[in-house]
Amino acid sequence: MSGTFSRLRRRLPSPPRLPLDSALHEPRTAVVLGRWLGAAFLVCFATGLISHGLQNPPGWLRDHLPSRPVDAYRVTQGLHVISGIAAIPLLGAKLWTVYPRLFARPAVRGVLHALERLGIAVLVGSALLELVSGLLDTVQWYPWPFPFRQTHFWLAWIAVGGLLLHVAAKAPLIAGHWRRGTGPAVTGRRAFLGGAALSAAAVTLLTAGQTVPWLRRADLFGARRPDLGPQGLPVNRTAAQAGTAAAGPGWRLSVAGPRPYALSLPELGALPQHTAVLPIACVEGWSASARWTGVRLRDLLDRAGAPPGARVRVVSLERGGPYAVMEMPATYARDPLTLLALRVNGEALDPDHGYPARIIAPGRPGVLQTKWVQRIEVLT
Ligand SMILES: Nc1nc2c(c(=O)[nH]1)N[C@H]1C(S)=C(S)[C@@H](COP(=O)(O)O)O[C@H]1N2
Ligand SMILES: [Mo]
Repeated sequence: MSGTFSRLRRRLPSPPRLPLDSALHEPRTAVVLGRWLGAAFLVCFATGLISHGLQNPPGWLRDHLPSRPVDAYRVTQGLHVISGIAAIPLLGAKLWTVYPRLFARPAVRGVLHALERLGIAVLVGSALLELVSGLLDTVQWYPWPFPFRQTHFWLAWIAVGGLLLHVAAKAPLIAGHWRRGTGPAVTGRRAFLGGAALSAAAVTLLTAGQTVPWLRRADLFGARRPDLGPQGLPVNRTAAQAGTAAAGPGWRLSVAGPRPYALSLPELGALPQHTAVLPIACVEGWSASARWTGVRLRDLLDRAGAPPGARVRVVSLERGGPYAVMEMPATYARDPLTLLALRVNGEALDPDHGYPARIIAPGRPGVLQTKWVQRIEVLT
């Protein structure tokens, strides 16, 4: 029987050598790519923690978040999305370099080896999911049944844990191939690493313009052009998408506090107006600066008799969306740049930018820049 098989096998053409069958599946290439990928992951992880902390601060941190520099979140979240996107071609190159080892036989050579492979499976799986779900988030596509932010947050910890284990397990190999010229010379390595670096640079260059002003014209693949939209500013969710009914002439801002009151739009416009140049920095990676004009939030709070350290809750006309209710620590509420904005770039707010009034505060994620404000509550 087995003789028949081997005769049959000899008659079949031998499988073609895959072009993937390359001398580049070797440690030095893997180590160089691992260094770049590790750097991208660490930047992405650290900036992701910042974003999560700003959106969802634990109680001990809440009152210590800084409102300055005004561009802080714009920079950290820009870096988050840039490093995540750059990591995609690097991870592709890294996986290609090591993939023969993933299918090496025997699959398991002992308990330690089994643990190491399990670690790699967790690392590869979580890193891929993290990068893909993050990329889809930048285009606001959520094809999964789980909530994006929490999943993205926990997966990040799993990926970083897997990364640390992986680096520990490979430490001798990494140390042995850290320096240039270690290991045998491999033709094509420079070209391959150069190609991987070039791909990372290209995807960065073609998307970073959604947040970096001087790259704006190169923003071919970014989800947003930061200068396109009503009043020269992108819209994340329009009034129609948010299901917000247009505010009519009967609209009143109500302020709840020790001395509650309500003001119409003309009454708000008659209060001292202030102008601030502040960015909207969306968690999805785009950001854009604009000139906002309106009433200082702290003036509204003083008028309501709010104590200086009071936190504030802002409620939108929008019903039920995740951003319809927002809380603001006193540091932001008391910052002279924090406005209940009535105008942007010299015009009354477009309905999609939050007419009749929206919050704009320095240093905060876009999701907290509440549009269509109806009610401000002093929390004591
Ligand atoms: N009430 C309400 N406010 C909101 C939102 C929303 O969906 N509902 N989206 C937020 C998000 S995610 C961002 S990035 C900014 C965008 O503001 P813009 O649409 O005026 O550019 O508004 C924020 N304010
Ligand atoms: Mo956003």
